[in-house]
Amino acid sequence: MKNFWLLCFLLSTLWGVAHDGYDLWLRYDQIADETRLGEYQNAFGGIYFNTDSPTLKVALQEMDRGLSGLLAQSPRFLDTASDGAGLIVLKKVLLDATTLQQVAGDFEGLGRDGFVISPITSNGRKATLITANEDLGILYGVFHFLRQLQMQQPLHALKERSTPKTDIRMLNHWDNLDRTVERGYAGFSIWNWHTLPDLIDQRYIDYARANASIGINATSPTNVNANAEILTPHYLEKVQALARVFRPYGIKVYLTARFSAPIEIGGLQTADPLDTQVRQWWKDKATEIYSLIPDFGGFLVKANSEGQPGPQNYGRTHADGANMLAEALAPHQGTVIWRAFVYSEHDLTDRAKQAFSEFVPVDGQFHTNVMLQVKNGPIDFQPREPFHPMFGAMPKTPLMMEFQITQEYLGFSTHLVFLPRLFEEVLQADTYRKGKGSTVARVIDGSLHGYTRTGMAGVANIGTDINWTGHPFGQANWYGFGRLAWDPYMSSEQIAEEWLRTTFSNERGFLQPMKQLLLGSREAVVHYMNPLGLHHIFDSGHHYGPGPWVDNHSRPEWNPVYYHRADRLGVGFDRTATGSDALQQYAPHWAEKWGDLASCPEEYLLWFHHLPWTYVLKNGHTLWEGMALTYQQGVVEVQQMKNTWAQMAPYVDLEQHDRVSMLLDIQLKEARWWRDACLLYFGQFSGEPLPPGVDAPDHSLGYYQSLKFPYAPGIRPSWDD
Ligand code: BDP
Repeated sequence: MKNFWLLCFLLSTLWGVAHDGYDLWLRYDQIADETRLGEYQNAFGGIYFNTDSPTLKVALQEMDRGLSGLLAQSPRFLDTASDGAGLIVLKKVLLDATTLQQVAGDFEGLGRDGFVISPITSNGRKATLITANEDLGILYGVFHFLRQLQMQQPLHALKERSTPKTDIRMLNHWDNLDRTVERGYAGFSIWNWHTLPDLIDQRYIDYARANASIGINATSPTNVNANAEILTPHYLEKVQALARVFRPYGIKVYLTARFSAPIEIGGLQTADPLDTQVRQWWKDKATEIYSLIPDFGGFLVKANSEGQPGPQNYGRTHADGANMLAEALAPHQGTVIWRAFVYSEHDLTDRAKQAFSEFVPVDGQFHTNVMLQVKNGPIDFQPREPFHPMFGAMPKTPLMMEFQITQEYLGFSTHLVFLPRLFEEVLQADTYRKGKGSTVARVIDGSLHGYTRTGMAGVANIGTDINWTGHPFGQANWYGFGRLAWDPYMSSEQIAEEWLRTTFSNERGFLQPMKQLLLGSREAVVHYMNPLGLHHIFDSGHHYGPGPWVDNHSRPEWNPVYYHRADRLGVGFDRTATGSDALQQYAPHWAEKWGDLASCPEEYLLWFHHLPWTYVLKNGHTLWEGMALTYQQGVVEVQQMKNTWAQMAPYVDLEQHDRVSMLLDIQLKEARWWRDACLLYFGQFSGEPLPPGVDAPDHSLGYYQSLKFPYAPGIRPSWDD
C-alpha cells in the first residue's frame, strides 16, 4: 500500500500535476501530523449530514472531498445521528431538543449567513456539530471546519461562532466581453462569453467554491467601463447560466450598467434620467433580468468618470441617475451600487478633493436601495494613501469599500505584496467623525451610522492562468480580501497564517519566516515605489514602472508631475490651507495633525506638504537623503525576501518554488529600476549627490525615460492617465 502511494506521488510529480496552484487554499492533502490525523480519523469517521437543497448538496460534496483528502479515508455518511456520528451537520430547524439546548445561546444574532461549530454530546457520545439558520450558513461552516483541519487544529479548538459583518462581499471583475481584462495580469478573462451558456467550464464551479470558502457572496463579472451589450438578451442568457452555477454557492450576480444603454441598445434618443421613456426602459430591463435571474443582485455603475456617460451629461446629478436605477430595481429588491470614483477635467481643484465635494453635499438624497462604493483612498489605489475622507462623512448614505486586489499600482502580478496589510491599515484608520474609535471598519460594517446595507468590493486579480492569479502569492490577496469582507476587524497576521498553512505548509520552519516576509512586503513596495507620501508617479497608461517625469498629457491630473510638484525649491503636494486645503475634508483631529509638520507622520509627508529638499526629517537626514535611503531600503528588503524564500525550498513544491524565485528576481530588478529612475529624476532638482549607502544607478536618466511598454498587460484601450 505504501508503495502504491509513493508511486502515485512520483507519477503526479512527473506529470507536473503536483501543485500547480489551481487548488488555491483548498488543498486537501493528507494531514502530515500523524497524531492529529489519528484523532481526526477517530472523531470524524461517521457523519450525519442532512442534504435537502442544492446548497447543502455542494456542502456535502465539499465535506466528502475535504475529508477524503485530509483524512485519507472516505467518510461514512450515516442515515441518522444516532448511528454513532462523530460529526453532525444540521440546520437549526432540524436539531433535536437536547442538541439545540447545548447550542441555543449561539444562535442569538447569528443571522442568515452565520454558522456555529461546537462540541456536543449526542446519543451519549462526543461529537462535533456544524449548524446554522440557513443552508448557506452550513456551507460556510463546512468550509471553516475544513480549514481548521487543514491547519491541523486540536479537536478541542474546533469551536467557532461566526457571522459576517457585511452583507455584500463582492468581487468586481474588470473583464471585457472580448476576454481582455482591464488591469488584469493573470491571463484572459475566465468568462468565455462565446461558449456560454452551453459550455459550463469547470472553472466557473471552482471559482464559486473558492469564493464561498471565504464568504464572498456577490460578483460583477464585467468591467465598470461597461459595454451595454451585456444587457442584451443574447448576453443575459449567458449571465443566467453563470448565475445558475453560482446560486448553490450563495453568490449573486450583479451587472455593470452603462448609463447610455437606453440609446445604445434601446433605440432611444436620450439617456436622461428624468425622461419618462428612459425610466420605463430601465424598469423593463430590470423586469427582463429578474425573469431570467430571480436573485439578481443589481447594477454596479461608473458614471461621469473618466469619460463614461452619466446623468451629468444631461445636467442631472449623481443622485438623479442612481435613483432612477434604484426605482427600476426596487420592486425586485435589487441594489444600485454607484461608484464614487469621479473626477473631471473641468474641475481644476485638487483631484483628491473631487469625490468628497460631489457626494457629501448630496448625502440623504439617495434612495434606500442605493449604496456608494468608495475607493480606499482619495486618489487611486496607490501603494499608500490616507483613508478616503468620505468615510465617516456621509451618515445617511451607506458607503461600501472598494479595494483593488489586482496590483495595478503594486507591481502587477510579478511583485509579491501581501495586500491584507494595506487593507487592514485602511480599515483600522480612525475617521474621528463621531469621536475616537470611529474607524473605517465601523463605517463599512454599518455600526457607526446605523446603515441598513453594508458591503465591501474588491477588484479581482483573477484570470485564466493555471494558478488563477499569475503570481502564486496573488492568491493571498484574493483570500485576504474575502476574509476581511467577512470580518473587517481581522488581523492581517491571522490571515497570513491561515493562508500560508492552507496553501503551503504547517511547518514552523516555514510559517515563522514566511509570515514575516508577507507582513513586511507591503512596506517594502512603498519604500521602493512611493516613499514619504509620494504618489501616482507611475508611467502613464499602463502604470508599469516609474514615470515621475511624465508631463505631456492634456489633462493636468494625468501627469505624474501634477502629484509630486518637484522643482529646485522642493517636492510634494501642498494640501494644507496654503495649498489645495484637501485637509479640510477630514475631521479636525486629522486636519490638525496632518497639517502640522511636527505631527504629520512621515509616511504622509509629501502627500500633504510641499517641502524644501533640505527639510530635516525626524532621524536627522534631509528630505533628499531620506528619500534616497528609503528607496535603497526598499531594494534591500526585496533582497531579504529573496533570501528568505531561498530557505523555503524544503517546504514547497519544486515548481512553485522555482516560479516564486524567478518572480522575486524580477521584483528585485524592478525595485532597483524604481530606485534608480526616481533618484536620478528627483536628484536633478535636489542638486545633491546620493548619500552614502545608496547604490549608484546602472543607467542614465535618459535611458529610463526612453523605456516604453506599449504591450504591457492590462492596458485600458484609448486611455492615457
Ligand atoms: C483606475 C484604472 C482604470 C479604471 C479606474 C476605475 O486605471 O483602468 O477604470 O481606475 O476605477 O485605477 O474606474
